[in-house]
Amino acid sequence: MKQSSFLLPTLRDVPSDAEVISHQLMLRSGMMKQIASGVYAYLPLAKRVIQNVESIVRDEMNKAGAQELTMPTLHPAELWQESGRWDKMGGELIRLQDRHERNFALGPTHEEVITSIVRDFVQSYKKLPMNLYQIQTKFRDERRPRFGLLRGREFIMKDAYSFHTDADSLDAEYQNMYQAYSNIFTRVGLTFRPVIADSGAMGGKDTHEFMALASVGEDTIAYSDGSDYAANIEMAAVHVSDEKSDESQMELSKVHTADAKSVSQVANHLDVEEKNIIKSLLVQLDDEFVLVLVRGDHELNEVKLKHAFHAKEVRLASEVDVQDVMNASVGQIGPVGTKVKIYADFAIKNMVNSICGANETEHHFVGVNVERDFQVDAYGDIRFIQEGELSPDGNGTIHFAQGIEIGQVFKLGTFYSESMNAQVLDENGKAKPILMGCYGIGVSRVVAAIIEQHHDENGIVWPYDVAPFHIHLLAMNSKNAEQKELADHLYELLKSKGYQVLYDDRPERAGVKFKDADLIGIPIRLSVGKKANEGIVELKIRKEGEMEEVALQEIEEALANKVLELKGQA
Ligand code: 9G3
Repeated sequence: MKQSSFLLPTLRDVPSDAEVISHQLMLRSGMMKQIASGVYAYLPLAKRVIQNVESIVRDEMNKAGAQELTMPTLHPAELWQESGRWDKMGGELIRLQDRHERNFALGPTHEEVITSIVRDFVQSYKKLPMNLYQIQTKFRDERRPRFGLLRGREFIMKDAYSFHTDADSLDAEYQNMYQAYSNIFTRVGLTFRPVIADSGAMGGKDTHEFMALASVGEDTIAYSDGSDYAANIEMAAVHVSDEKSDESQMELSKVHTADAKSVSQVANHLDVEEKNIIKSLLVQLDDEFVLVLVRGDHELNEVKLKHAFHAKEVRLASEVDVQDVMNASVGQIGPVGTKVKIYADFAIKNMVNSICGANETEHHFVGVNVERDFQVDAYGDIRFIQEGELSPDGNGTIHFAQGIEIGQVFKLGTFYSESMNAQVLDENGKAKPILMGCYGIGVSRVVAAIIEQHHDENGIVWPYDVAPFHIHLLAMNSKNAEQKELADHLYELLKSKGYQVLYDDRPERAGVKFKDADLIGIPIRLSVGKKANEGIVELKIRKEGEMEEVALQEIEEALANKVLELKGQA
């Protein structure tokens, strides 16, 4: 491709509304243009990268035995009403009407559509297991789109759905997809970690998210430095210690604590450590108020609370609810003397002579001992894990990292097949609901994640297998006939050898060409300059290393060696 005719609107300075490096570099390198908030055009340079990522995704999915199809982005509301999600989804689901005023949604995901396809065409267990996938545009009306392609309202996703007659078959496909995802993310050059995740509204139990490690990642990962344990912080289990101090139990007594409300205020007021205070929170679990206890130096993890007590909804009670239910205000509530059901984090069990709210204005209890002064209805692992703790598998200590969620694998169970009546006849001719799995990769998000992990102060540094071109050929002075002739010759030669070449034939100064080449980040740079008359060209690898002078007759071999080096680094 000749740059003089290529749509490549590079920008010199950083657009003000781009906060993260991948967003800045995608705009500056002429890869995309914002059309609306969270809505982008992928310009030719980005399109080439997206195609490379998609072909790696396709290759691994096909090798894993999945079948590609394409489903519509325009979904009739009826399908979403069958699954019950039409009313459940809020503003994130983009809804519209056609000319006959029939209701539609722009597809944010395709469980409903794929289930409607399988239920009509798959009646016998003999056809299963089956894995169907597509690479398709998705629409989700994010309240606050930001960070460019990392959180857009229209994006490209590879979504796959598998169908099974039994749990073993689903487990096998889950592992199959898990491996395919590891292959894909390795081949596109990403550093990633699969983490245990929360299945959220999806129902189902097993879920893993694939996280690309990056400081801008919105998700926090808790991982062990002594094993391959890793979990989304929402789900990271803690290692429950059973050490209990052997100090003798004090008498329970009430003390005046003035307006001290928060754990730190009470700790200061009574000159005690926060870990000696019981933090009491009134929570609504589904339709029941429960008093939840965590140690003062810990934080309640609402996702783990939901899982521990099998609740669908978790909501912190309002101040009014607290007053109504506890007859005391927030900051003075506690477990002693209340009739409200009490759930507690395991760490509460080991506390001796602790402090808690007295359910009385400006008063707290001291010398509080669990089981003597109050009964816990049930214990659970309901707190956030903290850095430096022992890993839940007992190997190594926990560290935090930020991650960009680039993929997720879910075991869906029969939520959609039952609600939408997709069943097969089993070997005894008996109708059974179909077990499903679903597997997503954020293709456009992967492009941004690669830039987050592969850039330097001068611009993008594309890994070879996803790069928009393999070679950036620069004619340093296109007014010089000899240099231009050699550059033109090289351009034709390299293309004939199968390289994808971006040829900078623009009448620009050398400095501009080098700056743009660094910004765009094509892995191999060849420049034809002053030594053209000696048959010498300059070769430079964008990622690192010095510029080398190469004689024309050696250029093919030199390039082949560089490609092997670059591919070896993936
Ligand atoms: C919606 C809207 C947003 C959504 C969903 C539904 C996320 C929704 C979860 C999934 C699960 C998997 C198949 C590919 C892998 C992920 N955001 N999810 O279901 F209506 Cl507006 O999409 N789907």
